[in-house]
Amino acid sequence: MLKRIRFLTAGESHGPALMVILDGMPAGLPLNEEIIDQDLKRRQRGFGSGGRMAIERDRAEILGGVMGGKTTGAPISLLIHNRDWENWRERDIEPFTIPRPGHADLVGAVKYGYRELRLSLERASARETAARVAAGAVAKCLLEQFGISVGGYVTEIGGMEAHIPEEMPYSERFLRAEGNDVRCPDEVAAPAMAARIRSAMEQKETVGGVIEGAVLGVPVGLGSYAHWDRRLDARIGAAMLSIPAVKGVEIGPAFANARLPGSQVHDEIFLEENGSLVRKTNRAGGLEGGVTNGMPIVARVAMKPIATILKQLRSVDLAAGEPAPTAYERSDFCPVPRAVVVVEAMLALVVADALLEKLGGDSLEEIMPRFEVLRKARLSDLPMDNRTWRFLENQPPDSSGQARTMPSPTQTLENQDRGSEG
Ligand code: EPS
Repeated sequence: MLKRIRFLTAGESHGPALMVILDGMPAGLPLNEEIIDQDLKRRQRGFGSGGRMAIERDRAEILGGVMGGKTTGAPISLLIHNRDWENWRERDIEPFTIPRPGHADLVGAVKYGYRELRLSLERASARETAARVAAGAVAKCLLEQFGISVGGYVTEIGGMEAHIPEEMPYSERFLRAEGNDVRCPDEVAAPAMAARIRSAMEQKETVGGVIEGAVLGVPVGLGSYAHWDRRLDARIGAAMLSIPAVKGVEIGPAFANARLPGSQVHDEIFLEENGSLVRKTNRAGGLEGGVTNGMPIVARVAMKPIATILKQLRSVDLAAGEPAPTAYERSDFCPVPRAVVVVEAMLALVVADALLEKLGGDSLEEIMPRFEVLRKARLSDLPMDNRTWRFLENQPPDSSGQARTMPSPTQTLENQDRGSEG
């Protein structure tokens, strides 16, 4: 999925720490812990969290890859301590033998042969996303150097929908979303969403929702239609689905588009006086043929209600070998507002990767000039031959000066036969 960047996270939810090694970032990128901590802090804030967020104060410690305030090109190594570890290190841990439907408890035990379900939980926990947000913050720093920004907001929680006017700029949506504790740019819907979460808590329930992530200022031409695994929408899709509890993703309003005739879906192309080719709509979500078209990349992500529910669900006690209701473990009621920051992080990593794929280079110094000369969607960058041609026209013209005609399949075979004889 990632082509130029690699990153690996490790660490358990209630273990000593989380860590991430991020490789492939160019040298010369200004980076410090404070920048990363801003996003870590944002990830902790949001209505619907459980008690854990009152314990943690996530901070990234840079252990490698940065010297003198700049990246060196070496792997960037980040460590985030779990403050909750202090509460767990000496604890006698009660056996956990009743798997929660919807969590990784049962599948993990079957897959790895665990004799205690907590082993699945510890790594399947969305606590891991703190490490991704730290890596994503580095990717955001890189993108920022090129005027590319990433943001997100909540559009739906537990069936309560936001109404965001299409003409509201994304930058304003991001800003407004940070202004309330459900991260929703619609100030009318925001309290309704908070009330929905509150009622879910009272009813011992959990609720999911929908997040929209957007990348602004993206140049045309990132990704590729030439290979399935280089299509940027595929890479974004995979990245979004890798977020715990995310079960659906669409690029732009893809599902709504599927219900409309084509003429109402595709973003018509207009020529501006200065020669730029522009779109007035963005139903493609910024991607055509798996390639960025210069409009904001928009990914919409569906998050299920999380599986740790106060209300009991039917399950089986694997130790007793008999049906048993689930037991509650402290958790979040609605992590959707916090997950916005995780969506942003994964988007930033994928787009930073596609940018590096396009530009190559080991240092910012090398990469910057290449970015400046990227072809743009404007007439002056797109001279057309505007003449009749044939597939084989690139072969030398024959003696009459005409382009060769396409050989028949038999001619081609004959030529090959002669070639093998000689
Ligand atoms: C999570 C359960 C809760 C969440 C956790 C994800 O943790 P705990 O079991 O310690 O109460 O708070 O998320 C985080 C700790 C975090 O940093 O986002 C789960 O089971 O997925």
